[in-house]
Amino acid sequence: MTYKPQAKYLKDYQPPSHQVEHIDLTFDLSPQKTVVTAKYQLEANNQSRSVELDGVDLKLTSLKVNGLPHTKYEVIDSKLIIDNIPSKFELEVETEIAPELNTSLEGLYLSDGAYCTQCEAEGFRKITYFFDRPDVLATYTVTVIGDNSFPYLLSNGNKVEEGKLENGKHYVKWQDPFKKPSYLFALVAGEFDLLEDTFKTCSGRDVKLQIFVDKGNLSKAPHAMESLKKSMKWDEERFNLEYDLDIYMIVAVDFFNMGAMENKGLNVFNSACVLANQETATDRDYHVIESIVGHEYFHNWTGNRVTCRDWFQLSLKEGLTVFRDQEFSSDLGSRALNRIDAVNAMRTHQFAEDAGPMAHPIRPEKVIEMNNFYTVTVYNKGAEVIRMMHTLLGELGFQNGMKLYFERHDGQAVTCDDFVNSMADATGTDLTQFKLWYSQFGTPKLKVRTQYNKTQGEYQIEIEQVHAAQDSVQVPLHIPVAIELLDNQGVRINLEHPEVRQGRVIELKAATQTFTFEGVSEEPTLVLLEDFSAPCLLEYDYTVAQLCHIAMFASSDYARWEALQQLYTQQIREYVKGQEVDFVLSKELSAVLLSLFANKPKDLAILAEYITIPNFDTLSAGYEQVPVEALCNAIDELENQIAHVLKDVLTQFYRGTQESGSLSAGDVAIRALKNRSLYYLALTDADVSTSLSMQASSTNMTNKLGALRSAVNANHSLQNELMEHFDKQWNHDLLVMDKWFALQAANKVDSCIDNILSLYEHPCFDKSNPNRVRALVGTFARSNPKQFHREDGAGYKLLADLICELNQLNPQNASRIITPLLSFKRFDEKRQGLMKAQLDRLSSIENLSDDLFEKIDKALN
Ligand code: 7MF
Ligand code: ZN
Repeated sequence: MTYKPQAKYLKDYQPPSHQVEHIDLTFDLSPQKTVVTAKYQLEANNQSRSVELDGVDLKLTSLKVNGLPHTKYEVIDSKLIIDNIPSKFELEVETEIAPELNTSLEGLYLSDGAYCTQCEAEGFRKITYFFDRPDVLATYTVTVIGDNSFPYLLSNGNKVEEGKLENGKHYVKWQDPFKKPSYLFALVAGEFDLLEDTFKTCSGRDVKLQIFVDKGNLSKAPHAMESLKKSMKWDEERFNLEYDLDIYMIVAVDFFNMGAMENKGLNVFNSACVLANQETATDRDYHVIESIVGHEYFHNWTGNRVTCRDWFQLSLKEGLTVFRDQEFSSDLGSRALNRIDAVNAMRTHQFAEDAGPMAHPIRPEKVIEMNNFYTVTVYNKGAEVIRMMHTLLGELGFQNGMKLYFERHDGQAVTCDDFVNSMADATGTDLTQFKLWYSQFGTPKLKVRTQYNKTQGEYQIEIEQVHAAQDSVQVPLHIPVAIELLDNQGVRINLEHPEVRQGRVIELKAATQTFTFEGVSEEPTLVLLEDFSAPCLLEYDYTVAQLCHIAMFASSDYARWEALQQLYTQQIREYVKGQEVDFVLSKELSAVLLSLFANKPKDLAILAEYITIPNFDTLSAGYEQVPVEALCNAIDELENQIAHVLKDVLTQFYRGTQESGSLSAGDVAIRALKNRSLYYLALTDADVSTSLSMQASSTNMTNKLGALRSAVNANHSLQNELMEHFDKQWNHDLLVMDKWFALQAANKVDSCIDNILSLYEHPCFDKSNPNRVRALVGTFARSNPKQFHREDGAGYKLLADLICELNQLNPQNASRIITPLLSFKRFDEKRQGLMKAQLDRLSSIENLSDDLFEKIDKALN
């Protein structure tokens, strides 16, 4: 690599040189030549007679200072430097851009003929010259001029003017009264179908709600609308936060790099995160759409009204908003299921990130390409850090902290420290040590030892926190550990102890700490890290009997699930250790599973989770070097054993339980457990052909896909027939076909890679669409360890080949799918060599993007 992009450091933060109160933008839209005029007053914060503005790939056609042409300027790389300027002046810059040629899907681009924008994090600089940094807040007036064939010309805020122009054009003028950073700017122009509704806020104002979708998709918009209204109501009730504009717009587009974007008053969504009806969307899709609509809506206060000082503070808005969307989902649905979801995401993706070369604190200190830091660490671990504060302060304390945060910082661009200070000051809590969670990376490990003294009735818990030896100084963190003690009957023992908060939480502050409980008349069973109260790994020598006891008697569904996960993990580890020995599911675990089925929990979806074993990535965390084949075999073997043990009860449940196809929680749960059952039954010698065929012809996508997934994952002889039929039935709907691509990619059979290569030619596949790429190649690399890690290296090559193609086309997308290649150090020598060879090859391609450079460089050096 000859050219080395430069990293930016948090410690080098400098406040902006100028202030901008207001910016006036005009867009004259055209695919090859869109003319952007930006007019704004700059006021210097210092004595400087020059200014530096951000701009990338712009053609500068005119520059005026106080209305007069100005020639004292230079364009150097991504900066426009203007000299000889007064301390306060009006700048007018005219630039030209070509949305049609923009395949990066950042800045202003075309999605199937419609104009749209994506500016977070640093995309506004691809639109015009400006201070493209989140601490420059301005009000915006935007005039959009477009052809009459684009009936909707949208931007942030309120529509203030519109009219006809010559040459078959028209214009609309928008005004956003709230100050915002450039990353929240949005523009959309196109022809759409529109779903409208209104929401009456708690103070009695009517807010107009609009969802814009591609022509013909109107019937898929109502679920997003319901989700939006629920979000608005929930934020008023739980957080006392009311919406502030008179209009809220959502636009769904097919070409989008991520899930969605919270632009003020004008959210842009990946169509996959909006569109749903029962024939095309699964129950899971319905759930995800609701939570993403919520997430973007909640940003209006946590992100937009109070924003980030700089991008190192990303978790300020993202960790907090993920916490809020998790709470929203939990208040509206099942708290336990949502917690299981969040914990699975942490263990599957975040722990892996923390153990790989891209490990970083939730507040990174060094960044080359900001787009690389929209990570599970910043988002999900960030949300866990917020959740720990919630655990420590309680709901009331936390809400008092939120109130103070908004009182102090509404309209400002602030830091993570500002947030924690509000929490500390509002509750009189010392959170100094807690703040270390923002700067320390790696997954802490809690080593636990217990001791019971029968004569004195004393139970001792000793916890040591161990931090991976990494570059930064590793110091003890402030960790809330929720616990529960169960007696031999399975009854919860009341915890009376001066250091126990809310009856269940002990606080670790030292490297090693001991907690002694008195008056304990028999040796209790210890439930540790209840509800995943801190994002840690746990090391405690549980016996099978203890875990079974917890799985049967713990007071929360979460703790029972967790105990089962640990039981499965133990079994897998034993199997990996002694593969030659015949593997049988322990009698105790079999008995627990049967008993859980006999006394089904109220929520059958929980039961489906109880019988789902940890995935490959989660299990990998337990190994210094991942034993690929042994782990894949052990997973298969454990599933076979569970299927064998539960065969009769699953058959009975599958045959004897009906649902009406509704979206009620009850029906959703039945579908979840029936699908799990069908998969396990397909693994046994039971004849499931009729069930598979019947379910595959269902008009409900959850059922249909459940049948296909069972057939494919269990390698059932019906799979090809069912998959072909699905293709014929659905190849007119690309979002549905993504599910089909993902199933093909996760297929463990040896023909998988050849199959993927031939699917590149499928009429529905398109390398320039991130949804297609993620469905097919992303799924393969993330969720098909057996084929991805093939010993002939074909899996690594498949991924690297595609990344080569995407490097120029869409750097963000290329950078997002490379992740599984980076952790080569976790594998055996042979695989390491093969993975590294692909990374070496990638590192030498011409015009390597900053995005890929940063990741490959970190992995190799
Ligand atoms: C729920 O955070 C959770 C996370 C940035 C883009 C959406 O609102 C966002 C945007 C990325 C990764 C995940 C999410 C988002 C982005 C997301 C969406 C819904 N500010 Br990149
Ligand atoms: Zn977000």
